[in-house]
Amino acid sequence: MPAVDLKKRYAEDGYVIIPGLIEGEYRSNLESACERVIAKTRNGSWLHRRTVGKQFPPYGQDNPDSWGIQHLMHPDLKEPIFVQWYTSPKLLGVATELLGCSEEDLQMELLNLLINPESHDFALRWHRDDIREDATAEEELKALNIWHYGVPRTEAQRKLSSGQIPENPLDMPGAIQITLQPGETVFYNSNILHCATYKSDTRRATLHGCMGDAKGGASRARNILQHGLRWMKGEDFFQTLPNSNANRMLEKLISLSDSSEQRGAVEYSLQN
Ligand SMILES: O=C(O)CCC(=O)C(=O)O
Repeated sequence: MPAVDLKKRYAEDGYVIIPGLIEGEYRSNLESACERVIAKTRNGSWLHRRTVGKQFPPYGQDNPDSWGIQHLMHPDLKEPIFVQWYTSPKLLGVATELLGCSEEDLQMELLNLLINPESHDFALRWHRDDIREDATAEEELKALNIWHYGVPRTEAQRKLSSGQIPENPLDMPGAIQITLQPGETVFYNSNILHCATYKSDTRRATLHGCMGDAKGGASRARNILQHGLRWMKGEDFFQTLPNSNANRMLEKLISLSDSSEQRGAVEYSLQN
């Protein structure tokens, strides 16, 4: 899709699907790495995970089953392909196009893997990543303006997104269901109202990450830092970075984290 259409679709719909972004050997290497980290999570040797029963951070360890794997770029996982992909020219090219910023402005943030739990079905309720469900229409509009996208919920939408797990997500007025084919990538504004399901009998492995325009300053801090990113400040992680883009992106994250630490404790965006 030409860049101008890409941007228009993203601006109008809040998301855009791009086929073929991960191709060939890259894709098979990522798939093998995903298999290894899924195995480590399921056998209990990787504890940074999204735990069944918890919707948002802190995820805790209350249930042995998982619906996601956190911190894929963590050096202890020893899977450098993830940071290589996250900072690859192809991915950064689309990100800069959609965010309307240059590579110099990009900030390193999160990369995780969303998987099917082994023995429990799980669903994420309707939510916006950094706007609470109980925000008033006025608060919602104010927050959406910071994120440059979206309109407050209608009364009917509000009723179906006030913290409950949806029986049928498509009951939500205006809802659409997106099905991605293997190898397709969806870019979405994480403050559109969205939800998801994780069926134990259906294999799922979705690389799921975000990056930001550092010019957004502290507005991204809570949403990102609530996941616990101290490890990204360590020398071991720095040593895994594959290129100068990655170094620069990490510097942006560290400065966000440092200035946020000076302001006080990190809060959570949403309640479990
Ligand atoms: O499962 C998905 O694709 C969406 C995940 C999600 O909504 C989230 O992590 O906030």
